[in-house]
Amino acid sequence: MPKSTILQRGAFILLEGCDRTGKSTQAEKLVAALNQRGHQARLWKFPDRTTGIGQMIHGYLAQGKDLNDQTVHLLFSANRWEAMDTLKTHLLQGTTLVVDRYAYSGVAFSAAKGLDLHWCKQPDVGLLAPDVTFFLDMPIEESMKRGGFGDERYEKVALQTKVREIFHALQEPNWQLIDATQAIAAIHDSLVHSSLQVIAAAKDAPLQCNLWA
Ligand code: T5A
Ligand code: NA
Repeated sequence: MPKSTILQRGAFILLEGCDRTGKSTQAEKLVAALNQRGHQARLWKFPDRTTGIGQMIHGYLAQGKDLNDQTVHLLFSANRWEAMDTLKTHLLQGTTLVVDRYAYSGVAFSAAKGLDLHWCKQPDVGLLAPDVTFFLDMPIEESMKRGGFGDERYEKVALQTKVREIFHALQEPNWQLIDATQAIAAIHDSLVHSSLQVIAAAKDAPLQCNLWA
């Protein structure tokens, strides 16, 4: 069969980082830029607050509903697992996914609250693994100055400082550290440039369903 008729998969591009570092801003702009360049791309956000599990998470984060730390951790993980079949289908059909937060956020926040790091990783073992993770990083004192900081449960300086340390410890070879204090346009340009390379490299590679396996 000529190569051009084989369906090439999309790339799994992840944006991670502490609160208010610009992940959602960049994720939306990246999807638009990739689509403009003729790549089929779509945005996926975790937590996905639109599902039943996502509504429970939203109640906890934004409406002060109390749940113990282990329960919340497992809900965040279940919210990723319930999306897996859909995400795999998109990738295999050639759509690139730009994902706004994932299991690294799951582990970083729960471990920062005091749960055991090894325990925290287990529920997410075997999820789809990203082709690249852009880690948007900046001092917490800087991100605090940005719009909306402090609106939700986890937006507290001491917790975010711990989360940032754990993110740094979780870095993997396919992570790219991005200085999130740069201007929106400068970060965007570098994410587009790197993403095009990742998309080209991923298209003939098998899907990786081996996060932390
Ligand atoms: N969580 C999440 C867990 O505990 N476990 C998990 O498994 C997961 C997945 C909600 C919380 O859930 C926790 C982590 C979180 O505490 P969320 O829904 O992703 O997660 O949180 P949001 O409130 O939607 O997003 P963030 O607070 O993380 O913000 P973003 O997306 O990083 O930042 P963004 O793009 O909204 O920008 C924030 C502000 O800064 C400005 C923007 O205009 C905006 O006002 N801005 C910039 N300003 C100057 N320079 C730049 N370069 C800028 N980029 C953006
Ligand atoms: Na966001």
